[in-house]
Amino acid sequence: MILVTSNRHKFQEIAAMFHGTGIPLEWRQMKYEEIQEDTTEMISYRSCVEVRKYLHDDFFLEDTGLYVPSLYGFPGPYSSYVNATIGYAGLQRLVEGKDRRAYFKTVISLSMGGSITQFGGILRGEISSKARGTTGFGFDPVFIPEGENLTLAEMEIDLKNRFSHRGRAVSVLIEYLISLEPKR
Ligand code: ITT
Repeated sequence: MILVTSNRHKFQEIAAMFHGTGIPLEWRQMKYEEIQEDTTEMISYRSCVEVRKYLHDDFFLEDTGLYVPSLYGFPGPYSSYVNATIGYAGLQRLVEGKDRRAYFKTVISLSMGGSITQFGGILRGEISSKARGTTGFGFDPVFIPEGENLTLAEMEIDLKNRFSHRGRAVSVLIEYLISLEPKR
């Protein structure tokens, strides 16, 4: 199965989940045109339609957004841009004095045998006032999952995968792929 992403961290997290499933995972490190849409579902879907124009093997990609309800859902579909511009420190300033609750949403789009199937995962938590940790990427240093004390950047990949947005979406994808295999 091919994973299309330009992001090494995403590949590492997803590869850790495929490990031991018997399904080989190949990383196609490729930056594709991300069509701006209002939802993570639509960005993921439209990106998949774009990539399948030139990649005819089965593959999947995913889009992830960080949603802060007290900021009317911002940055949501603009998470890449916000991360690359004001970064997590800018986001921390925006939530100062506001409800800090936030959630990550990952939507995987699988292109297989002529159709596209989506798998989603959500992780609820809050934006911390202090950045902590050095693992992970993006907004990980300022995101504390519900019921936890550590930020995502203070967790090893396997722990993050156990309950993260991406971990949940990937585990449903893996279940689906296994269900397609001929019964032995
Ligand atoms: P692709 O090539 O797969 O599109 P990307 O890095 O552009 O890689 P996204 O558009 O899905 O990925 O991600 C939007 C932003 O959200 C991205 O810049 C990350 O910084 C951030 N992000 C995504 N997943 C995250 C996670 O698990 N933890 C923290 N930040 C994350």
